[in-house]
Amino acid sequence: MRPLTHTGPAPTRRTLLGAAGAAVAGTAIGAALTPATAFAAPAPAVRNTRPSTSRTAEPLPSDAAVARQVRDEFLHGWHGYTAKAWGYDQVCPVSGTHNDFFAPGTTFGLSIVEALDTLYVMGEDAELARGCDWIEAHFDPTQDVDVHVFEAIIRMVGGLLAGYLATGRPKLLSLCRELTDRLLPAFTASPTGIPYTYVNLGTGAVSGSSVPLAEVGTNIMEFGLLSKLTGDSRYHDASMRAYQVAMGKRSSLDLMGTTLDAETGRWTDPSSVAPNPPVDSFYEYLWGGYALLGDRRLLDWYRLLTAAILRHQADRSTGTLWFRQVDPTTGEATGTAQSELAAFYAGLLGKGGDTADGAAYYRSWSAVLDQHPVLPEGIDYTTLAVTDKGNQLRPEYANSSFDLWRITGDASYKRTAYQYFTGMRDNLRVAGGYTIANDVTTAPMALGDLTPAYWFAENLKYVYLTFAHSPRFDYRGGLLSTEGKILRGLVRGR
Ligand code: DMJ
Repeated sequence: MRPLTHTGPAPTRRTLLGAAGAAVAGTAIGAALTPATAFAAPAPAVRNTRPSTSRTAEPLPSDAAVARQVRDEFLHGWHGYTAKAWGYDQVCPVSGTHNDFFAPGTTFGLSIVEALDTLYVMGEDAELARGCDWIEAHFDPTQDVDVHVFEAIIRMVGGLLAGYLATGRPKLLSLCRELTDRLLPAFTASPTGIPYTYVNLGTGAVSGSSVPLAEVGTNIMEFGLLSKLTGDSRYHDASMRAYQVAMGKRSSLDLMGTTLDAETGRWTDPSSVAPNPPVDSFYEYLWGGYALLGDRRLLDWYRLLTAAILRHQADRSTGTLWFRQVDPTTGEATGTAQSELAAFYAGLLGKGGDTADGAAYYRSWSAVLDQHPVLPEGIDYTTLAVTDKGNQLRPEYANSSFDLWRITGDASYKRTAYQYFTGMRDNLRVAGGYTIANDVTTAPMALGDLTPAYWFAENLKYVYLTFAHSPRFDYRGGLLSTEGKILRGLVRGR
């Protein structure tokens, strides 16, 4: 099983509910910190009987003690990978086997690439050096393989950039540039500028013309930074062109659809499903791109689209805040599905200055976490009934805990972040690391057999940084990508 972010057929309701594929999420920084500065039959909401240690009113352990626990659990997962899957993309920690993420028989050592800056902020310098050595010797961006462009950008371009920023090792940047040059045909061969979904790294052949919105827009942070670091504007320009074309397709209500045809520029699915996948990080990168690059166009677009989402999609009828699916031209409701992947949106709203709405959406997800030790992949928000019982070791809730804690300083986000951590530790830890779950509504939980590579980039990084007071991270100015890569704010020499 490959829990990709947006890979697979054009988004269906199944994708929206985050079945084995779909994903979301990200990070940046709060308004106060700006730069210038689907559908299976619903299962009953069964309460799992293993309570999280942090649900009680007991005081939390000290910040230092929690940070140690979190680092130890990260290393448990990491050593599971290094022992059984070193040099392969992902470990299957129950069977002790491994798999390839992009295509069978092709490895990029993905978990290593994804882990670099997490190892750095946690002070695991020997493991970081070992990972960089492997990449410099074995990472091959010229392989004759079709890669998913969006996944390659957020995971590998972002991972190599963050690894470069953490270590200063120039080969990481040159590998990043070579990889990105080989991804660029997805943009430049497109008659509209909307990137194709796949490109062959060896031949430059492109394919996949029905493109989910997130795949159109989730590249400005990585490409903008690469342009800055190399002085080559091609990456930034390709990204901005795609954003500009997509923005021109918004409805009269300023709502965006779900999939665009890269060759005609027309919507192939016009329904408005934000902030769920597969559109989620399109919005995240409007904010993040502005925060990282200072381009006011991105901020203006973010504000325009966010206002429309809050006006037409926010549903407060249950007394909490959720986001319905709507017809983009009439605003008429068409669905009440909510993917776990959308939980990132609480933090994004906070970063964009809509802190009260961000906090309200976070509380909505916290209520789901109070019913299940780890979040299910999908729910119907009108009843909180579980529509997808799996858990793909997702980071989105912890991402928002981290964002909202940074923005508000409110200690309640630490408590819920710790609840997220202990729920994962107490239910998804196996001898060989950490694994996905097939059913979070059973006790004990029915487990799968995979540590998704993003787990090394995201989940425990967010929780660790929340408690660690790390001298290696600039808490005020730090900016993270949708894949948890620290693209600004890594502090060297400490
Ligand atoms: C990660 O690949 C990224 O966070 C992405 O933006 C969507 N979500 C997955 C993990 O759930």
